[in-house]
Amino acid sequence: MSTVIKGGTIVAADRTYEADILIEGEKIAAIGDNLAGDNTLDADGAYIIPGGIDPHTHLEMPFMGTTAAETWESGTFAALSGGTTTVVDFVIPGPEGMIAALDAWEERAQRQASSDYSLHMCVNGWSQKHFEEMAEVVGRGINTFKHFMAYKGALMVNDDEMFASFQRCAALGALPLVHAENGDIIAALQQKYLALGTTGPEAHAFSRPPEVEGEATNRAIMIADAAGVPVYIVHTSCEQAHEAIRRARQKGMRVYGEPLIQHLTLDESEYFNPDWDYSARRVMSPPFRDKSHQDSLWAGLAAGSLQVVATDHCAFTTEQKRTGVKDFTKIPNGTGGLEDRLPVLWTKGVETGRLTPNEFVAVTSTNIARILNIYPQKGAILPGSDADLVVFDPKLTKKISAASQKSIIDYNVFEGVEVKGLPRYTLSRGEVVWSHGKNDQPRPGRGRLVKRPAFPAVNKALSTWKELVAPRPVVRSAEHMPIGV
Ligand code: DUC
Ligand code: ZN
Ligand code: ZN
Ligand code: ZN
Repeated sequence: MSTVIKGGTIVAADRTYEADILIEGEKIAAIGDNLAGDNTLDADGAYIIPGGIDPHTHLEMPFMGTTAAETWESGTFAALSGGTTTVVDFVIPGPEGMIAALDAWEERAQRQASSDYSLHMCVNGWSQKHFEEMAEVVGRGINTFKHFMAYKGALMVNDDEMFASFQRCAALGALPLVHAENGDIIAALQQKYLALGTTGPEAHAFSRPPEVEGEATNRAIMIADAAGVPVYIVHTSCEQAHEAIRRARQKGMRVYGEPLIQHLTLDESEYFNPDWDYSARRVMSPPFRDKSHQDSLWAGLAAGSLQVVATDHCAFTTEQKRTGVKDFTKIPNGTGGLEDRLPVLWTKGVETGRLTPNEFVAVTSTNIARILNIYPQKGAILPGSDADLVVFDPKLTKKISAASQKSIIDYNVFEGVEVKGLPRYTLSRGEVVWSHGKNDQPRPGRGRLVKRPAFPAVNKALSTWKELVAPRPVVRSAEHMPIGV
């Protein structure tokens, strides 16, 4: 069975051109003029872009005493409806370790997912067991390990643990990811604001200023350099963190930064709303920043010092948020955005002239496919690539509303935002799984695990410190030794 998409303009990360796309089975078979197939899909003048890849989700994540309400079933269907065809979720090991957690994540995903998916593994301590399990995890198609520098007493790792894990990543050909916020300073500031009687969601922002993110980002980058490994900083939200990434890249280090669509478009005034629920629903870490930080992130995407736009989709209901009604430190951290990432980025980025359509494709799909080593299976419109395609119509509009969203939570942080630019069709491996205006339904079990091989030979940082790692013999004659010892 083959399909030809006709009448569209292909927008890739590197160019824009008009051509037909022939799909055979799950793959793109040919791109050219006057192609023929069993079926025709009329793009009707719209753009055709590679399916979005959201590299940062937390579906059904056990966290802060509860579990994220978005399920694999609802979350992956929400993704497809917004033009995202692959999500990458974080496996959080419990006391039984990485492999047991990975089994549980794979089981949930395999049973429920409508979209394709891949997984990152979290490292939340260090031991011989961590050392050994990391190799097994890489063998199962995971080439990324996440480290939390925040959440003291829970997920946080210390510098010695991070250094050990980063070195292990270097040896295995894996990429370390970092949630970069200084967990010790945050814990101290949280206590300070609680003691002052500032218990509302605004104190969440006060307790996590940009400095804690800038400090941790610098530290993570230096630890990565000492370990001789590239590093990927998740949810880069402020100029201080962006500056550290820029500087490291200019030095020649492979350091990547990932702003979220939320940080690009929502600011810290969200925490000062008179309605407690409104502000608590927007509590996530790092918190939203003021407009100067937003400008820095947009500039980084245009200039290439930041590479990826993600969501950190970690959706809790209002009821779950209310656990923290007397104490902001107990508000489960997380916001949604999985189905809104592409339309909001197009509207606020491309429509405003901040990003070109090609840059839009780069930061929503192609760049992360390359970073995660799944390019050109994903993230590309090329013969042989998976036919994960979005017929993206820049004329379609809607007003974002929880009432019509696919996400199962009871609100949307983008409520009321008017977007221009929406998927008309989303294709996953050659099949139309979402059509604008039709009553498509989730297809649990259709999604497939995307395995990501290790990256041989790219894990070279440029530190001069590394040249000193191999011990050099120093011969000291007795004349130069202390006397009498
Ligand atoms: N930040 C959040 O807001 N939620 C999940 C984890 C994280 O780091
Ligand atoms: Zn995080
Ligand atoms: Zn996250
Ligand atoms: Zn001497």
